Amino acid sequence: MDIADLRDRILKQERRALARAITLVESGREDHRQQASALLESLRESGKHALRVGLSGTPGVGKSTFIESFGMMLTGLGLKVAVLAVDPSSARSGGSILGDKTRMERLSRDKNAFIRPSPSQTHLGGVARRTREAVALCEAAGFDVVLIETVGVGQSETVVAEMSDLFLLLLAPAGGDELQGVKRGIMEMADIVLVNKADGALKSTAMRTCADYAGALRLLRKRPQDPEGFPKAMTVSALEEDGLAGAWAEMSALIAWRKEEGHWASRRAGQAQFWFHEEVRQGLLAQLNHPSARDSLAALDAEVASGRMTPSQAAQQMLAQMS
Ligand SMILES: Nc1nc2c(ncn2[C@@H]2O[C@H](COP(=O)(O)OP(=O)(O)OP(=O)(O)O)[C@@H](O)[C@H]2O)c(=O)[nH]1
Ligand SMILES: [Mg+2]
Repeated sequence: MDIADLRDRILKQERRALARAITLVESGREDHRQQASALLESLRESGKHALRVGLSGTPGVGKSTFIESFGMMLTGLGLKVAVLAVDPSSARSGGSILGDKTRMERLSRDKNAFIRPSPSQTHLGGVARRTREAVALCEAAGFDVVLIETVGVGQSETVVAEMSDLFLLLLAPAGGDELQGVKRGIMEMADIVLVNKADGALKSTAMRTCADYAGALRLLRKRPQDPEGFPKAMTVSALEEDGLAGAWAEMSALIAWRKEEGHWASRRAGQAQFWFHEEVRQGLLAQLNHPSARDSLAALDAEVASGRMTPSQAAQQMLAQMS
């Protein structure tokens, strides 16, 4: 593959080149990995920055519907929008791709939008790296906003939050008890909580839920990266396309403030360090899977099981062998 040509075509905003490049970063083949690295390295200096928006919410809350109507609103403003997904569970991804093809029908036909479903199942670390690289490719290809969706299944939210400039949590209207159902850690990641389905018969429940969450957000520890009034809760209706412009105005104001105050840059710097450490960790773990390491482990296992070596002694010997 001609990497220089691919790079030029991405910089010229050719969608097919972008799709091809994402396929390249998704590949597990060693030669592809090297080409992907070379490509990303050559694009690093493109200097373009998209607004990276993480979006999480439990199944059925309306993520796909929201992305479709919010995305259409953004392209209507003349912005180019890319949609990526972090979905580590194999069982779901098949269904969600099918579902999203119908649910994001308008957006997927919009020439200012680019939708890339989650790559098929791998461990979260692999999905994280590939999504991160896909985000970088979308930025180089001139997208203004990159939406990164994940279903609320615990760890994947952290992954998405660590690659986003701002994090949206989508919730459904619900009774007060269900407030407890959202894990505190996830609430703490949210910059804006959007209570969706604020329409029809659900509208008043949605407004009450929103007030509950606004109260809950006020009780959280104040974060330095928040201006007055953030994190905040708002109601929207993805279906009726209501409240979306207001949500976008809040997001824009938040990011403008963070850029002004240096938080945007320091968050990106911190995220780069986070992923650096994460990859080192993954690399070390992968070394444990090499056949020679497995043999050593098995040999030391026997020593530990029989009591001839203590676990710490064996661990030290193993680590010394690996370094
Ligand atoms: N009344 C109402 N229904 C909505 C709204 N947004 C989504 N829905 C409905 O909620 C259901 C689920 O919506 P999706 O957009 O597929 O939800 P999702 O979060 O993408 O679901 P998964 O992909 O399964 O995680 C669909 O029947 C939607 O029509 C809304 O704003 N109002
Ligand atoms: Mg969906």
